[in-house]
Amino acid sequence: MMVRAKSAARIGIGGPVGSGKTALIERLIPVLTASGLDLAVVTNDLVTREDAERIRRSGLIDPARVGAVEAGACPHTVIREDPTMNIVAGDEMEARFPGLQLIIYESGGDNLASTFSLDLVDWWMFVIDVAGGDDIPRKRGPGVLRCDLLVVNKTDLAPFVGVDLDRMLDEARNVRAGKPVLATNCRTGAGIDAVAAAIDAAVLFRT
Ligand SMILES: Nc1nc2c(ncn2[C@@H]2O[C@H](COP(=O)(O)OP(=O)(O)OP(=O)(O)O)[C@@H](O)[C@H]2O)c(=O)[nH]1
Ligand SMILES: [Mg+2]
Repeated sequence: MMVRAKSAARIGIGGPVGSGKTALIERLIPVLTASGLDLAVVTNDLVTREDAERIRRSGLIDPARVGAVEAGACPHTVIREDPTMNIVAGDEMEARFPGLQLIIYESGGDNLASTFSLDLVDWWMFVIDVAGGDDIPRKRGPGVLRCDLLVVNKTDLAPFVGVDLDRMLDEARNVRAGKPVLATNCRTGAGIDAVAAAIDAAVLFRT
């Protein structure tokens, strides 16, 4: 795990369209900020700045600390193949806010093959959701297998979509061979503290 001595740690959040990546960021911001962390967010969308504008409007963070990259193509091209635009957006944040400790990158919603380049981030998580189906972990997509932390979101929806949450989590842990899996409900905030603690432990060494 790389920690930049003088610059901000960079983490990625990827996952399928609508799994709750932005919702997770909105939940994480107050928890991480309360722990004294100096942070910024860079969102990626296809041809808009929707997610950045949503976070700027949220009142959770200084809008100047939210950057946007328009991928213009499949989201993974700018988080994996050529992350230059995202690296530059992060560098701009660091120049604007000396003392910045953490930059959170949200990938545009993508498919199960989506992964982050380690040229861009030090650590990344992949967010899937219960409503996407309990067979998603079994499909062993690279995003699910390779991420540093797998987040299974929308646990509140399990009873409505016929998903056995415990089994889904067990299968996720099995295919990941011991790498961490956490469950969240971004509606209520359940599970968010554990995700924040994992970020702390992984890239900030503060826990
Ligand atoms: N019931 C429930 N809904 C959720 C939860 N998390 C997010 N949502 C809803 O799911 C929808 C998609 O959430 P987003 O946070 O926009 O998802 P995203 O992954 O950022 O979406 P893209 O960036 O478009 O790929 C929204 O309507 C959220 O309110 C959750 O834990 N439970
Ligand atoms: Mg989003």
